[in-house]
Formats: sequence, C-alpha cells, structure tokens
Amino acid sequence: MSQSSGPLELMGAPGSPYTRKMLALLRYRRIPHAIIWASHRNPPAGYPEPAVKLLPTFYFPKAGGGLDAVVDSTPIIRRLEKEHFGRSTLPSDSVLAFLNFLIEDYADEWLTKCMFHFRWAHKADADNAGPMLIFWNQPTISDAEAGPASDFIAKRQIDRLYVVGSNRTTAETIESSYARLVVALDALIRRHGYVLGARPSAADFALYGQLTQLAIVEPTSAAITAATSRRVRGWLDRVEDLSGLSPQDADWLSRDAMRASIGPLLQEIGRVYAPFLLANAQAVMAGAQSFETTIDGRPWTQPTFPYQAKCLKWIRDEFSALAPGDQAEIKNLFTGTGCDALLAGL
Ligand SMILES: N[C@@H](CCC(=O)N[C@@H](CS)C(=O)NCC(=O)O)C(=O)O
Repeated sequence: MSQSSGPLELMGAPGSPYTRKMLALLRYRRIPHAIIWASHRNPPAGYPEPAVKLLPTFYFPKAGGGLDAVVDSTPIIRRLEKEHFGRSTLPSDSVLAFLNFLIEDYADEWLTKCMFHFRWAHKADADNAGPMLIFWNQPTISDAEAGPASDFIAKRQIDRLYVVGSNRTTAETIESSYARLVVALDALIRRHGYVLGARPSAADFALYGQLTQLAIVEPTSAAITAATSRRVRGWLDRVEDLSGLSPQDADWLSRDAMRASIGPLLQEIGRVYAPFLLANAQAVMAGAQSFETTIDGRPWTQPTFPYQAKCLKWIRDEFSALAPGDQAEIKNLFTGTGCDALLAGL
C-alpha cells in the first residue's frame, strides 16, 4: 500500500471503459498514478472495499492515514480538478462547461449501452470478448482453464443484456445510434481536434473510454468505426496519452464556433438519450420495476435504473445553476434537437 506522497493508486481493467477514461485523463493531467490491474472478484490484498464495487476504484489517501476506496468517474474528475492545479478538463466558459457535463453523461450512460450490446449481442463479438475478459485479468491462466472460465463469464453477461435495454427489438436503435455518433464525432474532430475545442474535456475522455472498446475490441463495432471514420481511430490513439499537449485557455471553443459545430452531436443526444432519461426517471418516480417507451421510432423496454434518474436530476441542477443569459444560450442551442425535453419546466 502506498504512502500518501506516492502516486494515486486505482484498480481497474483494460476492458473497462471507465478505467480507460480515467487513465487517459490522469495522463493528460500529469497526475502521478499507479494502476493495479485487478477486479473486485480478485482484489489486491490490504486495500479497502468501496461501498459500491465498480471499476475503476480509486484509493485516495485519507487525512489521518489509510486509504479511502472511491468510485464513480464523474465526481472523481471534479475532485481531481480541486486537488491538482492546471491542465483542466472542465471548460472555463459556463455554457461550454454545461455541454461538457451533458456529453460526458451521454457517453457514460448511453454509449455504454452500445458497448455492452456490441460486446455480447452477436456471437462473433461474444466469442472475442469472453476470452479477452479472462486474459485481461489472468495472463498466466492455462488454455484448459481459460475456455470454461470464458464460457461462464460470457453466459453471465449475455444473460444481463436485458439490463441495459439490449434485445432483438432495440438492437437496431442501439447500433444505428453508435454509427451516427461516429459521424458526429468525426465532424467535431475534423474541425477542432477535440469535442469542445483544440484541447480535451472530460467529455472527450468519457467518449474515448467507451470507444477504446467499441472502436477497437468489439469486431462488429470496430468494423463500423473503421468503415466510417479512421479519423476517429486516429483521435482515440492520440487521446490515450495527451501528456505532451500544452493546452491554452484560448483552445476552448468560442461561443460562435460552438454554435456552428455542436448541433449534430446534440441532435444525437436528443434523439436517443433524452427520451431514455425521461422515461426512466418517470418509471423510477412511479416505483415501476421496468418501463416501455419509444426511442428513435422503435419500442424500447428495460428495467428502471435509479442511478440514471439521478443523472437527469444532475443535468437539470447544472442547468439551474447557470446565469439567465447562459440558460438562454443553452435553450437556443437545444431547440429542435430533442435535448430541450431534458429541461422541461426549467
Ligand atoms: N458511473 C461509474 C460506472 C462504472 C462502471 O459501471 N464500471 C463497470 C466496469 S466498466 C463495473 O464495475 N461494473 C460492475 C461489474 O463489472 O461487476 C463510473 O463512471 O465510474
């Protein structure tokens, strides 16, 4: 276990999008860190357990000694912004900062449906992912043991596809949403290099995390990405390590540049993620175990997800905290994108 002056330790896995999100962010921010490749099923000895066992788990030194096991990448990013100065991933302009929050949330909560779906819904992808999940964790396992272990994990994950809303009816909605995201991302990278300018934001790292799997590991979605945009793959390979970038404040998009470029990504978020968030939050409020709605013109059904009801609340809280002029700017940007529904009544 490290001393408080040592690198910030975290436990994660190469196949975990949120682990990859945070590793790339730590590299960009030049925060000394040490990744422990492990899982909660086989955790490193002597480290505390977090209240919710998710990857990555960060081990923050406690003031009085010892370590605090902390999960959830979005608040951890904000904590790291307070504890480490410079090379911020949060735009200085409040309108851009709000967009950053929304896009990060979309990547973490919607794109991860794409990731889980592409990983397990088609046989060719599941046949690839099963062994990968084993070898990412246990490089020395024998082939004789790896086979049954991989079959076990694949069956468990395939049986859980319904949890994220992946089924025969929703497959087209999920897959076409990923294909459109690649096009929208390509256009942003082409103009500016990153999503919100010539420097990366938390939103870039969130998109990057999911795409380290979707665009590289899963054969079906990797093929879609390569056929649509090799630029996106080039961006991914760069975002992995941006420790040598020298960001300037002027590298964030101006409001004019933002107005001219962010529309297609907002259209995509409004098309799939906004209706999902609203239907899920309504179901949580009604105490329903599951819900049915329409997303992108097709039926959608899945179990309710209380955490994602909080995501909607947090988006609305971020909006409410903006000055009236900034709120008006966001409302203008959202008009006709479907994202306006997220702010109903505000
Ligand atoms: N909101 C969390 C999500 C983290 C998460 O869902 N991690 C996945 C792995 S990528 C996980 O640990 N799932 C539970 C499991 O694998 O048992 C974050 O942003 O860090």
